[in-house]
Amino acid sequence: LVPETRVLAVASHVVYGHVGNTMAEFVMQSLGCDVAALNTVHFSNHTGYRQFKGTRATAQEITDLYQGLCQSNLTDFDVMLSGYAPSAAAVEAVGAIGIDLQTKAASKPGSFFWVLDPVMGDQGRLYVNDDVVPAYKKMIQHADLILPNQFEAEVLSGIKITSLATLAEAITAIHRIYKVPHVIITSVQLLKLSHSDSTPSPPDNYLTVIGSTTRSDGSARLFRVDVPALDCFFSGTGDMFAALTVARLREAVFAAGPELRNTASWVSPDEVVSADLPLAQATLKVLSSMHSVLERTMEARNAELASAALVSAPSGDLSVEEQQKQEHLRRTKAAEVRL
Ligand code: PLP
Ligand code: PXL
Repeated sequence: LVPETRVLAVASHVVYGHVGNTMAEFVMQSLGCDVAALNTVHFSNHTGYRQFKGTRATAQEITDLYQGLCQSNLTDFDVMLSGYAPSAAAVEAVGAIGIDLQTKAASKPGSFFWVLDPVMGDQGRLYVNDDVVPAYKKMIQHADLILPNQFEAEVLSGIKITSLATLAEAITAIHRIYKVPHVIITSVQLLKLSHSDSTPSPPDNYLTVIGSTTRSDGSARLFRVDVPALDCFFSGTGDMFAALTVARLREAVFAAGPELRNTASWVSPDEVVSADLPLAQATLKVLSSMHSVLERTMEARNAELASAALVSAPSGDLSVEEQQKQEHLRRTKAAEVRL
């Protein structure tokens, strides 16, 4: 059986909806983890609404909260999951927490695992300050598993991903440059660009998820899963992916056998390969849960938009700009992930 997993989750809090820690905390708790949430921002809603109120934690505030945990010995975490941080200094403060937890766990190798989501941007665009990029680049070498999306993988590797071949090149470059043992690129949309590849490309309207674990000789073992893309924009999918991965990877590692369990809570890269890639097994379960949650969300959204269309009165008094804004808010709200 899998012992209870104690997770320090460092990410955003929103009052309404589910992104960042408001997503990750519930998801990990529902799969049996004990979650300590350290919130890096407190916003009314996610930024996809284009308007929100609230505050960002400073690096000093993040460090203070962690020091508060340290002074009462409340640092017995098996996993740290780190997500969105609102500035380069905050990224560095979160990095210092990860490094300190690793140092504390150094006498028991394998007893602590850091899953880092290098939140920098999406769809070809950074949504953090430019100086956050070098801050992550310095930090990733300390993480055990990173979860970049396609754009973040391009930023980290310096390789534009247009095909399965360049996707594999990017993931290999990330291992080489940052010495990080496990990588999952959480979603890639391959636009029928892979004619030159020998590997068959996924069907249209599929997302590709690719993961990789290094062997001790420095080579990487890759796996790939294609999932049907849903015709809907969601916020917080990356956070749901990360939270599910923490819980399912822990299960997969413990299912891998008593010899692994006895030596360490988390296996070394070579053991992962010999145990038939727990990272891949975990990813399959993660994607299956994501698909059912997002499918339900999309159905609820469609029903909500249909009934809103039926009841909305002609808004003759509103300017075109105001009507567009209301339409955006209505769509964004309806697409909140239903947990
Ligand atoms: N949407 C779907 C349907 C997915 O299965 C996944 C993850 O694999 C994502 C989105 C990933 O989103 P993100 O780019 O936020 O990591
Ligand atoms: O990872 C999604 C996310 C996290 N935190 C905040 C966000 C979003 C997505 O919009 O607005 C504050």
